[in-house]
Amino acid sequence: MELWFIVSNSVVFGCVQEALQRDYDEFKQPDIDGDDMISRAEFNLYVQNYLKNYPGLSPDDYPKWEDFDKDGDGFITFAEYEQQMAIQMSSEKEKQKYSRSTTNDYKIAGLTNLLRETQYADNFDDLFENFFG
Ligand SMILES: [Ca+2]
Ligand SMILES: [Ca+2]
Repeated sequence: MELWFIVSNSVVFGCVQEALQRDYDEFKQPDIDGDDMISRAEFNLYVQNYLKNYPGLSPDDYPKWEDFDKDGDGFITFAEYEQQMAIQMSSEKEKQKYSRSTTNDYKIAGLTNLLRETQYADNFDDLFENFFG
């Protein structure tokens, strides 16, 4: 509930700084030695703990080291983490777009059916008969 409030709060007021701070806090969670970079060991440890909290997660949903270490230097910086978050965010939006468009297709199919029915009806009473008679 509290987390929901924080998230919706920063979305509603568009407070970029707060969102950035939140991302940074998340980024710092695996950073055990506090050098502002996530090493491979820190990453693996974090993923192991993370997976314990989500036992139902499929391997496809596991965070992948390669996705985060963009330049392949063996460390994840906050900039790289932000890049990956932006990519994940936009792919989430893609998914939402897709589900919305299928809903629209469904509505259009319904309207097309309705239109077809009206062609066979002389007036509203007939149409009513066709549907509910
Ligand atoms: Ca570190
Ligand atoms: Ca890197």
